[in-house]
Amino acid sequence: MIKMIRNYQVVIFLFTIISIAASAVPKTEEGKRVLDHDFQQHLGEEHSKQYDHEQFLGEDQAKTFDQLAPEESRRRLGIIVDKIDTNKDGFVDLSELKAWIQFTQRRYIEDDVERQWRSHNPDNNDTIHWDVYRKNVYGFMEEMDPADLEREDNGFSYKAMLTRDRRRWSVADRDGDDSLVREEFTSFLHPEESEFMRDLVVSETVEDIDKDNDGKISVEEYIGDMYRVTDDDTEEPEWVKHERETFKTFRDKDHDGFLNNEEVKEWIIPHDFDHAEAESKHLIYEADADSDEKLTKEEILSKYDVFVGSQATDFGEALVRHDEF
Ligand SMILES: [Ca+2]
Ligand SMILES: [Ca+2]
Ligand SMILES: [Ca+2]
Ligand SMILES: [Ca+2]
Repeated sequence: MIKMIRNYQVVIFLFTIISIAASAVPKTEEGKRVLDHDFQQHLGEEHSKQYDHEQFLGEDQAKTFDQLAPEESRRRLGIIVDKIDTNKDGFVDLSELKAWIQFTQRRYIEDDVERQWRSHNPDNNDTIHWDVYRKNVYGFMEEMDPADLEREDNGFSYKAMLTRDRRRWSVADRDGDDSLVREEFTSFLHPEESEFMRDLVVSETVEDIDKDNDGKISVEEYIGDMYRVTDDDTEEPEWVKHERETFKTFRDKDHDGFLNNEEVKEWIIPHDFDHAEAESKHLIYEADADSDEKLTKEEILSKYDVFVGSQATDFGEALVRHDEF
């Protein structure tokens, strides 16, 4: 069975750490990397579906919909469609869908920052100091056996997470007082949203994928980041072969067989790529039964599982997740 490793790595990791340290771990970009940037290449079915739901609903809402019965998912989707159709002409067009996706993504980030800001700063002070954050998130480490701190689980260790957060905190801390105001804290939690955090995002990505620590990404490391061979795989699936070609042809611009930081940057943060627009086009393409490049409510509802999850659509994935634990 194919396993979309990276997705579950994060799930497992967050599961582990959340169970110990409240719900305050900053989200790393694993799991999103491939989804964010390669969904248009139609990787695995489950993969892009989950991604589509998160783009369309925002991560929190996507989880909520996953729990709903199909009829209830469709009903709520109908209400959303009326909201998206801002000019009320009965069609959802590209610009309306794009505006909606931008709205849900912004809302998700704002909600996430609000939640974490409150959790680390219940008195609502102007700033959070690193020591406070570290104690909240990593305080449990003081009680742990040093060997356990360094033990890697799927490539992660608590110690490495702490080191990474420390560095990220310092970069987000624009005025260098080791405390973050809310805006700095937003950059810390969602570095992909801030221009000045992007080189750090690239470095973190390279470090994640670069298993032999030579500072660059080989094709095997690149593939290993999205696909893990298991015993009952007889042959590599088509999308993996396709990814190998993509590595050679597009990602490795100077054709030296490796991705350096610049090449990784162009991969994960392509400068001329508009996510919301690409995702909107993709969703329209998936549901546009009469090919007039806009969607009626009927078209959207008849493809509801493209836009939102439900117990039915996510049942298979839940099983996969379950056996990972
Ligand atoms: Ca409209
Ligand atoms: Ca500061
Ligand atoms: Ca390497
Ligand atoms: Ca290269």
